[in-house]
Amino acid sequence: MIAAGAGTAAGLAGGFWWWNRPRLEHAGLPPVRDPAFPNPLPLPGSDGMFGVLDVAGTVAIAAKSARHAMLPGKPARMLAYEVQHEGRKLLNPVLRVRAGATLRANLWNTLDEATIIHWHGLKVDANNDGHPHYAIAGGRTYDYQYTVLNRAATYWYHPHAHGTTGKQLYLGLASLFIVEDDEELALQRALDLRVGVSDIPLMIQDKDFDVSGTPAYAPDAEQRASGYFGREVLINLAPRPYFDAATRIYRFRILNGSNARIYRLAFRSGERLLDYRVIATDGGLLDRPYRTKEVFLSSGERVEVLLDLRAAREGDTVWLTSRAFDPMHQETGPGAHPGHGAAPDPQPQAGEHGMAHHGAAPAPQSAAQSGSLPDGAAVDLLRINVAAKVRYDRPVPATLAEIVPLDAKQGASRKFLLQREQGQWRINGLTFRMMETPIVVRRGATEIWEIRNSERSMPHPMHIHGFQFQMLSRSGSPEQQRQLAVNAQGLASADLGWKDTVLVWPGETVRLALDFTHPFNGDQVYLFHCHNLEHSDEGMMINIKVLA
Ligand SMILES: [Cu+2]
Repeated sequence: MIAAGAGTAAGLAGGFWWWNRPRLEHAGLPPVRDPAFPNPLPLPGSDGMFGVLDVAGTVAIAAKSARHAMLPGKPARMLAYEVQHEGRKLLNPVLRVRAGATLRANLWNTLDEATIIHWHGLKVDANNDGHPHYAIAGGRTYDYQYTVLNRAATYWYHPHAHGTTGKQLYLGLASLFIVEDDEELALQRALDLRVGVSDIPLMIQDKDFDVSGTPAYAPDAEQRASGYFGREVLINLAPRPYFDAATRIYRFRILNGSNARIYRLAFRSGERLLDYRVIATDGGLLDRPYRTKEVFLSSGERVEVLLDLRAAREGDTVWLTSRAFDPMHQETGPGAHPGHGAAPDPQPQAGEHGMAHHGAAPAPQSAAQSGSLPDGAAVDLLRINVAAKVRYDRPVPATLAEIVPLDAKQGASRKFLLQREQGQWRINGLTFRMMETPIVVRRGATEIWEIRNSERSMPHPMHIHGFQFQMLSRSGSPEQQRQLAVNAQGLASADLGWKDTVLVWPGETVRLALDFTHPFNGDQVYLFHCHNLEHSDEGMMINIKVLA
């Protein structure tokens, strides 16, 4: 196993399977490219797409139409956030900020429709949150100014105008917002982690394209109900990417930036699933690394993992893959759509079927989506070529951060039911009303939220603005989730630490502890919504007012 191993012993004993595999090539020759994964993974550099911008002060961001080749050789129109900074032009910059810094961001909307930026995961006041109420028309600007109160983590930013969030994000508007603090910098030093080199952001999105290479977003009524699924899965806007790695430990900061698709993330070598370590979730580092072979990651969620390639050999290949799972589209009753479940894992027959590497999928969900990659289908995401042997003898820290459990026992308990009624996804029977605030919370209150997803439903990734929460338990979970539990409360490693988005499966109940303490004066209005963006655009979203 290629586990994030405990030093040399694990490397030798656990690495046994590596030695018995035939060498793919001789050391020193260039790596063999899998023709089905021919595109270099775009890595954050100093400019261009996903360039890293260290923000200390003011940043001017234009939401605009840009030209970029997502499909190789097919430059086409997309939407992007553009920043011009000291002679550099960055598109969808990875913004990197020190905890405690004060940020001024000026958004200029050059689109021909309204937009606004939501800073996903950040503890900011309502004026700075990017609630759709603050969306600005084309030609207008919006000034943000806030202090970064969050701890270090991989947050992100994306549009949030009501009714068009799914479309604008799908057309390209999204990137990461990395917060660093002393704890985080200590980890970077301990493991020699550098963003874009050994600390690799992976924004996973599925898209469809028209013949010109332009992302095509045109959900019909059924796709608005289920979510919009594309047939190509891209990482950092590149389809079928590869990454040349060395024999060392890598950190992957994985964001599910897809509109609706859930991934069951695993690393595999051949058919063998590899151990890796979960070190952080939405709101930053966990108390310690957790060893696992897979995690579920739903729209909006982040997970950070360590992959230990020390026992690998030059020429070896490791795949980041999404394993088949039951997508549980049970809107018409439990067990509906039996054709969806348990698709076979992808066979690593590289190059044999070209585009059809997605072809191991089960039957399409519907006539409307035929030809697409069905929800829950197995799909390879990233080919990792072990291309260089290096010396690397840094141990994985046994502890990462202190997570103080929220004491919510005295707090009020609030129940939420997710279900489809009268042709719409609803939260406690409600759909979005811009000016109504059905949930009212007192600032400083600690509450327990119990979110139950009905049986006749589908998975909903539920996101709250303005606050991070701690998960207390999962119950009624499907087996594919239950088997990942690391504690008696049914929580998986990806449920630990601080979170802002939680996947709730049909029939499942999750309990969260929330602390509504914040330093902002006056009433503040935030959102609680499904991060399946077709669901939220259709109104699966309610306001929360936090009273001063
Ligand atoms: Cu939903």
